[in-house]
Amino acid sequence: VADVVCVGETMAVLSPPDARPLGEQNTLRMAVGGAESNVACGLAGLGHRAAWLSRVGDDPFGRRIMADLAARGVDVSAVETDPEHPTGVYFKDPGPDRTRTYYYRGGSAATRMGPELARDPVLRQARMVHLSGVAAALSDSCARLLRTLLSGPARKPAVSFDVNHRPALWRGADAARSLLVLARCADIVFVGRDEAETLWGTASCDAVADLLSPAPVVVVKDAEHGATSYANGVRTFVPSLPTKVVEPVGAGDAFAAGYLAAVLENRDERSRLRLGHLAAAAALRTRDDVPVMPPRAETDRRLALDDDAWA
Ligand code: KDG
Repeated sequence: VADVVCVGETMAVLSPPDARPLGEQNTLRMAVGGAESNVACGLAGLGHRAAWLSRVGDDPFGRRIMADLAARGVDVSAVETDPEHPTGVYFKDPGPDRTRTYYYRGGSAATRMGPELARDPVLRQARMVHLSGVAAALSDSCARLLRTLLSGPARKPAVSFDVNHRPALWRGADAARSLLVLARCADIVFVGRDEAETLWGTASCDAVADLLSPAPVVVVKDAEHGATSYANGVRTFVPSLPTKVVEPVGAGDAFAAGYLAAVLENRDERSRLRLGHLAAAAALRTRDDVPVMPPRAETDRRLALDDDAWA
């Protein structure tokens, strides 16, 4: 039985082994990445029972994803293999300022997920479902699945939703409206301050919380400054940890994993945000989408520090 079931697409990730641009490379590294399964890996790495619910193609990429996630302790037993549609792939092109991503995922096995997946038995006993706005952009059937999980009769007691706006996937579609409707249905929403500003024109963290206020808990992340949670009317701010950034991809997912782990552990808001930051810092220090989580003895020691000693 999983505590948290993460639902969404995972891809094979191909990236340069050094700082030269993608187009100049002869050999690429293969790894695995997907916003929701990254959260599942983070939760498993922090000692929680996490499952990933999705579809993969009957191909080497799908098998690699299954093997990697299982090796990280994620339950993949509910994942469907599609004999007709491939596993999605994406390429990373690390630049001096930011990493560009090139998706090859149109028509993938995961785009065929639909509302029927909401009946999967793995969801029945879970304490929480984690979703993200990435999946909402993949296909109409995926968008229907998210709506069903967030507001249909099969809705679980708690749904966590990371807005995860990926402009490349929304071309021509109304991301702002769709993501707002979904986020307002969730129990816990994660969103970046700048992401919210781009989507909805919100001028501050407080404005984001107001906009999403039907959701009982809103966590607004403001990059290197810190994260603010608005939990049932109480505002809590915890500054980020100073960290040397190797590559930011996956940091938001790690943050969500840390926060949700602390929710499962019934910790207070300050500790939830702190565990989010500790996990995110691990992701910022690695090129992979999924970091190795810091040991629990270390995280628990940091959670107990006084505010002055924290960052
Ligand atoms: O948050 C990191 C993810 O964006 C990455 O692992 C790949 O799921 C992914 C996506 O759709 O970009």
